[in-house]
Amino acid sequence: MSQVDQTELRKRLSRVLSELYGGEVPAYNLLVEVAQDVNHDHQRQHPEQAELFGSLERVTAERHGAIRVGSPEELAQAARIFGAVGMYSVNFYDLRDAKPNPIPVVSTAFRPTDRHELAENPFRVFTSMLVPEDRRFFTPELEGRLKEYISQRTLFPQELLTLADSAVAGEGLPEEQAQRFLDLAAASFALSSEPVDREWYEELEGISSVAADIGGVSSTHINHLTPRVLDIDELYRRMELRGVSMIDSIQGPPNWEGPDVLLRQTSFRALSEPRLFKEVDGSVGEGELRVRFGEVEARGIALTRDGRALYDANMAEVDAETAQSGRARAEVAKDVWTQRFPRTDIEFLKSDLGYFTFTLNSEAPTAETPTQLIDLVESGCVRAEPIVYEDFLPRSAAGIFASNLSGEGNLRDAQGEALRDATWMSERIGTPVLDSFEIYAEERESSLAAVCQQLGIQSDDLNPPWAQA
Ligand code: OOG
Ligand code: NI
Repeated sequence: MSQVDQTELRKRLSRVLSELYGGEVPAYNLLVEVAQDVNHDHQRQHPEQAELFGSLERVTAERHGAIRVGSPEELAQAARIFGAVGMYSVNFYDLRDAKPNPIPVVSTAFRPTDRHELAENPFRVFTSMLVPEDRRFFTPELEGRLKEYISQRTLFPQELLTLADSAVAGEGLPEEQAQRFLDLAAASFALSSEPVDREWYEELEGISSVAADIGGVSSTHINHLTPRVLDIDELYRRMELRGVSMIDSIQGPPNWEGPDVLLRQTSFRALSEPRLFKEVDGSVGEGELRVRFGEVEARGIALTRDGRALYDANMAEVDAETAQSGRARAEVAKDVWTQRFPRTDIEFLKSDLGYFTFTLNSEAPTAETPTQLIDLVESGCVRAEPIVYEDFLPRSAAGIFASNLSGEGNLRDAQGEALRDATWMSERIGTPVLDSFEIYAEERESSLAAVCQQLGIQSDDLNPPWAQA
């Protein structure tokens, strides 16, 4: 019988979840349709740069999902399921001190880390875990009841976890088992038809609607599934023309003349969905919950630590200036970007603000071939291509959470944030939580090493900008 490898399993999982979510949230299908139209038009209008950040085929298939779980045990199980399809935990995001709406979760994203795997299918899932121990949100008494509730439920059936482990051990699954794995995975990420205990749900909602969405129901679900678009401003316009009202703004960097950096995202709030509720008197009846939404994103170059620090400083400056001047945020942002960021890719490379990969354009070096990396790139001997940002931004994530919450929630007047970081998380889930700066730097190094080998020189001799003190 034929074997389905992990890459193919990931492609199928992404497709199955897209079908599931489209069936559940019809506005998602419209979003995907508009995104694909925008992408085709963009490619037709800018053929020379449309594939700068990935092939149209990759971008068309590209999705990120979001799920939320309640405990380290549940997170560890999610890690096994995603590990089966070649998705690994990258980055630790703490959303508990997000402003203006703190969210009682810490998060990571599961994604492929290898360039070729990303090109095959870049499916990623932003995965958040509730922190019931955090005293700013929960009393010790409520922590106890939350943990009790969460420990009683089963998000992922044992059979699914066993199949996931076999997929890792065997680098894939036989066809029939692969199908079973996908069916069970889709079922665990579907919206449950189990009645929601109204009193319990509302108690948690009083603290945070994310806490209710995680700890108030007996299962997890795909909270949103996000297509990628090449021109997000155009998509925003077209969605509004189609009568879908989007949130006020596009999160992240502004629309400006320089290179696309990191990640821009926007979303619309999905309609209420009918759900069953169990009332205090034991009766079960219909009600509605509005927890899911549609998000879309555009991606640009991955920034180095220096680039990221500049990005964060820019964002802070935009905040301050917007508050002070009363001007529209998008305009302020455009001005700040224009003043603070260089306008071209080569300047990003020279000042080591972004990550690039390198390839040799001409095979045989001659006596005239320059010996410094920047000269090699400027003379056209070596081609530098921006590495696309494959991760998330905590501030945009918090903004996406907040813009779709039903209430603001209530922070307690209490101290005691439970300490959480990447090390803590990786100990709990039993696999490393990788650092995306290291992943991008490694990719840059290995591409440069290949160029050096072809040129017959040492990479240090090339004097790359990041090696300069
Ligand atoms: C996750 C929100 C974060 C993003 O794109 O930044 C996210 C959630 O709503 O559970 O998906
Ligand atoms: Ni998202």
